[in-house]
Amino acid sequence: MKLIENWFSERYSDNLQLSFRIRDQLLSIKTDYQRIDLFDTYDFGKLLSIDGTVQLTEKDEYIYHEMITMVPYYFNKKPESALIIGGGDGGAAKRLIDLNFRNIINVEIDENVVEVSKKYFPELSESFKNKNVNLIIGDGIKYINQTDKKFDRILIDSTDPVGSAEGLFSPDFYRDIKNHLTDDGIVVTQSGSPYYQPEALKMAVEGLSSVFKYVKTYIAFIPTYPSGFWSFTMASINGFNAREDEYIKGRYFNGNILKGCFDLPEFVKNVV
Ligand code: AG3
Repeated sequence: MKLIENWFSERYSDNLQLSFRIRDQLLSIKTDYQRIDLFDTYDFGKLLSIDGTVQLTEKDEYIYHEMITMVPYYFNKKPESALIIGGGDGGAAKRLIDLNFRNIINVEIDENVVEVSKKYFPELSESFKNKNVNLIIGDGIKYINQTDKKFDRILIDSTDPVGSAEGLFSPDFYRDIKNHLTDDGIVVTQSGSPYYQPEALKMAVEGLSSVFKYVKTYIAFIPTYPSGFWSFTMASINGFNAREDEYIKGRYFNGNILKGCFDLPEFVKNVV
């Protein structure tokens, strides 16, 4: 299907949307789980949308992927194993490879996301060819129930908590996650826009707090997500001890970002 109108918009509320002017729509498919669209935008390069919400763009994906991997990386014992739930584009796995993780399992429910990424984001999906990455197409909730493996880091790289991803924000799921973390392991989830989706952030924080003693929210500027102001929430059983490592600089991440990203505006503190 070609768009007549040469804009793609993500709707944030009944009264507000962000529009990207596009050169072309490259793909639109309806899978068993969701609708996937791929656009070639003027400002952000290729843009992947799921059910009308921006998942990643060529130009700013590095911010999300650095922040979901590098922030939890620098706490507690140096991590080596990770489970990624979602993340079918390969962007999170790619950053974990760069951080020398040796054992990465990536469970993505929709193989179409992987296929689309192979075609349109090869620099991200190439991570699935790495010998340390094991890609499983399946339901993350079922996987965590069945596996007897434990992980140093668990990353929940999901869509927003509406429809099929809602279970990935539930206390039951967080309880299963806890059973599959190593002693000082850390789970991290994307937790929505504090401004436009305070209920997503609340679900993550309250759900994680019902299971874990230590829960911390941090923020990042992601221009293509609602309001450009995004949150992640991480949790652990035994706390967060910053390591004295030298911080690798990303294109967004650095040592000061690691310290400052936990400083929350008052309106966000009132949500968490
Ligand atoms: N997954 C989280 C995207 C959430 C965006 N929400 C929105 N636009 N309303 C990103 C997948 C990248 N691996």
